[in-house]
Amino acid sequence: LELETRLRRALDNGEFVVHYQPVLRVADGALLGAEALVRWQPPGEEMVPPGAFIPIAEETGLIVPLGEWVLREACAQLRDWLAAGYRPGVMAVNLSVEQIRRQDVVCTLRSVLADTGLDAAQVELEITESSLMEQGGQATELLRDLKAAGVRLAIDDFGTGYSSLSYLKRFAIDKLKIDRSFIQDIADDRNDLAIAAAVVAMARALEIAVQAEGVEQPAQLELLRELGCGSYQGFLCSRPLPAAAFAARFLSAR
Ligand code: G
Ligand code: G
Ligand code: MN
Ligand code: NA
Repeated sequence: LELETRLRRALDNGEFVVHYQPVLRVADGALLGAEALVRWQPPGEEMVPPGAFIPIAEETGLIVPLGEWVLREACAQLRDWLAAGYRPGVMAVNLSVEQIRRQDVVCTLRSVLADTGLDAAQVELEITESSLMEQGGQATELLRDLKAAGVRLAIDDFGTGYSSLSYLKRFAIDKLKIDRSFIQDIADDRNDLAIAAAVVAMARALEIAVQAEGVEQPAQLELLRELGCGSYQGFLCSRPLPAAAFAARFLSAR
């Protein structure tokens, strides 16, 4: 069966699951939130990582209903954790370029917020730098509408897109996520360290939060602490986990 058809059926059959990776404060390791990351679990088969289906979902437009499902699922999970007396922090959800291209993503967001009763400020939407640049002027309008809905906006994979930094001023961005390719060799490569330091300094000067992705080693975390980077995620703390495992490890009732 063609992958596209299989993906459509998978969505109808509820074969997608969301895993959650913790986001931690660099200074003291406190939990600040989680990033929702989708996985495909075909019955009786191995879990399929997003790299194997997100690109096809984007090409076929299936990412629009799939992305909406992820947003609903992650927000419903956040609501359930809050209702259970946990303090899960902010829930971050990825928006694909195809979702951004359609203006109705704002309607979807408003509907999800209304249905879950969440405070919009507890939701962070991650948009890649390259997808913003692709949208040109339309992105300005969209980001303004998303901000007006009250959510936080993060630039994902920061530093990898062909971008003009002027958008940082133009858009009300709340956070920059330094791409993992810069963090990977931060302890050995002076250029990567210089880039990370420059991004942290710029973000701080602009009063934008800054987060490191892909932190795997204690030495990397120590350098980020010295640079004054606010938050991080990465295998050093945890891989993305199923909801129950995330709750067992990172959440406890007040
Ligand atoms: O979870 P993992 O690190 O394997 O994710 C691989 C890629 O898939 C990352 O670039 C991530 O942003 C993307 N991805 C994971 N979940 C989602 C999602 O719900 N929506 C979109 N658009 N991308 C996702
Ligand atoms: O593009 P985005 O930032 O949304 O992708 C997040 C992806 O990064 C997920 O697929 C997640 O599994 C992966 N990831 C998270 N932490 C680490 C890490 O420490 N090392 C590596 N190699 N990948 C990571
Ligand atoms: Mn992301
Ligand atoms: Na990223």
